[in-house]
Amino acid sequence: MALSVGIVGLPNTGKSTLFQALTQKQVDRANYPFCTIEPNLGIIAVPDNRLDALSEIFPREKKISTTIEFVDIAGLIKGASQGEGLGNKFLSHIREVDAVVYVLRGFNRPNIINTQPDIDPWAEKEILDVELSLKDLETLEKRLSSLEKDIKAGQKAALREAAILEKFVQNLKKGRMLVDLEIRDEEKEILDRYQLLSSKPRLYLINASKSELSSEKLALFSGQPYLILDVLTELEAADLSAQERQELDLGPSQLDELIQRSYQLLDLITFFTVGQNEVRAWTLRRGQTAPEAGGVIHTDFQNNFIKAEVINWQQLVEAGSFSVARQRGLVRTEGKEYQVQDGDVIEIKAGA
Ligand SMILES: Nc1nc2c(ncn2[C@@H]2O[C@H](COP(=O)(O)OP(=O)(O)O)[C@@H](O)[C@H]2O)c(=O)[nH]1
Ligand SMILES: [Mg+2]
Repeated sequence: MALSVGIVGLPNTGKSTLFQALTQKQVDRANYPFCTIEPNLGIIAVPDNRLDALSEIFPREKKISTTIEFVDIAGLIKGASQGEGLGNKFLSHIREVDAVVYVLRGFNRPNIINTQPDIDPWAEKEILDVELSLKDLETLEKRLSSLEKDIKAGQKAALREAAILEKFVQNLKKGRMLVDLEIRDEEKEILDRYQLLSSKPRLYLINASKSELSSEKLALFSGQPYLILDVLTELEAADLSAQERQELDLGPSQLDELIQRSYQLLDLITFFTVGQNEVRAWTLRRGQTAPEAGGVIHTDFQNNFIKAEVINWQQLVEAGSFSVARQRGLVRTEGKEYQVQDGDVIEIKAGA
C-alpha cells in the first residue's frame, strides 16, 4: 500500500524546493527494487523512533521503514479549474493522491517573484480551496445531470445519490471543503466513488522561518492542521545528522515532522516485525485485522493464517528480548478477529 501525498500550491511558493529536500531523504532503493521513481515522485522513508529502538535491541542486517510517496504537482494558478495554466492536468494529478500538502508562501524575498500582491499564506490557501471546490462542483453537477433521467424513471438509488450529492454541492457553494464535513457511512460510500479534490485530507505548510511570519497572519491558521517550515533551510540541512543539527542549533528536523504528519493524515497505523535479517515497519489501515496484517507481509500469511503472537513495541523494548517478554507473559496469542494496534510487534503463524 503506497500512500501518496501531493504537494500543491501557487507558483514560487517552494514546492519544488520542498520536494528536493524530501528526496534527499529518499529510502534506500535497494530495499524497494520494484519502485520506479519519476522525476516528480519520491518514495520517502517515514522516520519512526519505535523502529529505531527495536533495531537497537535486535541488530539485523536491515532496518526497513514504512514509506510514503510525495508528488510534486506543478502548475496551479487562479483559474486552474477553468483550465488556466496546466489547469486540468494539474487537477487530475491531485485526484490520484491520497492527501495533499498545501505549500503557502510566508517568506519574503523581493527577488523571487510573488504571484500574489503580498505575503499572505491564508489568502493563498483560499485560492487553492476555491480552485479545488470549483473542480468538484463541476464533477458533481455533471453527475447530477446524468442522474436526472434515472430519477424521472423513479429509480430510488438515483434519488438517494442525488440528495447526497446535492448536500455536497450546497456545502461547496458556501465555501466549505468536503474534508471538513461530517460524513455518514452511506454518504461516504458515494463520496468515495468520485475522488473529489476537496475531500482529501490536507496539511498546510507555511513556508517561512518563524521570525518572518507575523502573529496576525499565523492566527488565521489556529485550529487548522498546519506546520511552519523553512523549506530552503531544510533543503540545506537535509543531509545533516541529528547531532550536527543540534550543534548548529537547528532543532529537530522539520522535514521529519512533515513526513510523520503526512502519514498521520490518513489514519494509518504501523506494526513491526522482527525477522532473521530485518527489523521492519509496515503500514495498515486502522481497524484492519491480524490476517490482513499477514497479507501485507505475504499473501500466504493471510490465506493460511492460524494465529498471531503480539506484543506492544515498548513492552518488548523494556523486556529486551522475546524470551524475557514471554516469561513475563507479555506476548499474547491473537486470532483471526484481532484488530491490530498501532505499535504492535507481530509474528504471524501460518499453515503450509
Ligand atoms: N527565502 C526563501 N526562498 C525560498 C524558500 N523556498 C523556496 N525559495 C525560493 O523560491 C524560488 C521558487 O521555489 P520553487 O521551489 O521552485 O517554487 P515552486 O514554483 O513552488 O516549485 C526558488 O528560487 C527557491 O530557492 C524559502 O523557504 N525561503
Ligand atoms: Mg516547481
